Amino acid sequence: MNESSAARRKPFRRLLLTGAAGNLGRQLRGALADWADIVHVTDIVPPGDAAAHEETSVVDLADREAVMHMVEGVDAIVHLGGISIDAPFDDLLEANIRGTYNLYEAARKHGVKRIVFASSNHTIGFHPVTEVLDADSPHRPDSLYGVSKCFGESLSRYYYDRFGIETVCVRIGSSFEEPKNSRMLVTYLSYRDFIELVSCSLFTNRVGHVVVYGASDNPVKWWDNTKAGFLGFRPRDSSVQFAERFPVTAPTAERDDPAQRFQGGAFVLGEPLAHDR
Ligand code: NAI
Ligand code: 15L
Repeated sequence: MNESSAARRKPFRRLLLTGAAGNLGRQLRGALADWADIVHVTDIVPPGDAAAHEETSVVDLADREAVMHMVEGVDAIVHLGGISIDAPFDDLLEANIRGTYNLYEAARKHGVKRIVFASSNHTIGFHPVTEVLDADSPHRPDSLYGVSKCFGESLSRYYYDRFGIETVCVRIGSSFEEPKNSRMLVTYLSYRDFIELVSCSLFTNRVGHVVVYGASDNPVKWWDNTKAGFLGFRPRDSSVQFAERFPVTAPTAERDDPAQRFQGGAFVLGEPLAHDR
């Protein structure tokens, strides 16, 4: 092989993207084209037409056999699939707990080396907004959804310690087109920075098991990524351009409102949801 064809070679032969039909999955799909010869994009709902480098599937992560089959031959996984808000426990159990377990077990059986796990700031949402957290701050989930993401972080820790499967747990803040309220001025992660963070998570040599917070370079910071500095993530965007939409109000009795006091915002006010409500 000559030098130019070697230079053209993509870093991965086969990548798997779960949650491909979702908000962030749709953003990431384009970037993955340069990263792997084949990208298998999957979701519980149809992820749309396959591009030339893509394979698609409709798979429920809770279906162990289907997940086992889907992971065969994969080099690395970006795991975005699952329920992304608070939900009844039984739904979270299937999609986020059983689904994540099925994926890690399939990864172990098929020798997958690395997983990027979409965790959430709701693993630590009951920490007050006055604290700056880092990777070693204790879990304080603010919802059963947050608890389901804590499970994913613990499961991935176990699969690293016991089986050597590397995971970057990305505690995503609020990754949308734009911040939607004043809290998101702190938690905002632009789509561009999200893609960069996934790139750092996939391409850094030897990550072990690490927690990194997913926020852009926003003026107010609740999260310190020093311990994940070796990933080389340098956010390029900031919520500052949206600040005037959400004027800062003087600290008054509104601080008594738990949704203002804790990092998880309104999630801290939820109650366990039931199917029959
Ligand atoms: P989303 O809800 O738009 O996408 C999640 C996707 O997972 C959906 O397309 C859904 O159909 C799929 N899914 C749900 N249950 C499934 C199952 N049982 N089997 C297979 N697929 C299933 O969420 P978004 O915004 O794209 O987030 C992606 C990931 O990042 C989620 O895991 C979410 O919890 C996490 N995250 C996102 C944040 C954000 O601000 N966008 C913040 C923190 C975490
Ligand atoms: C999340 O974990 C959710 O997936 C997303 O929909 C937002 O609610 C985000 O956190 C947030 O905290 O803004």
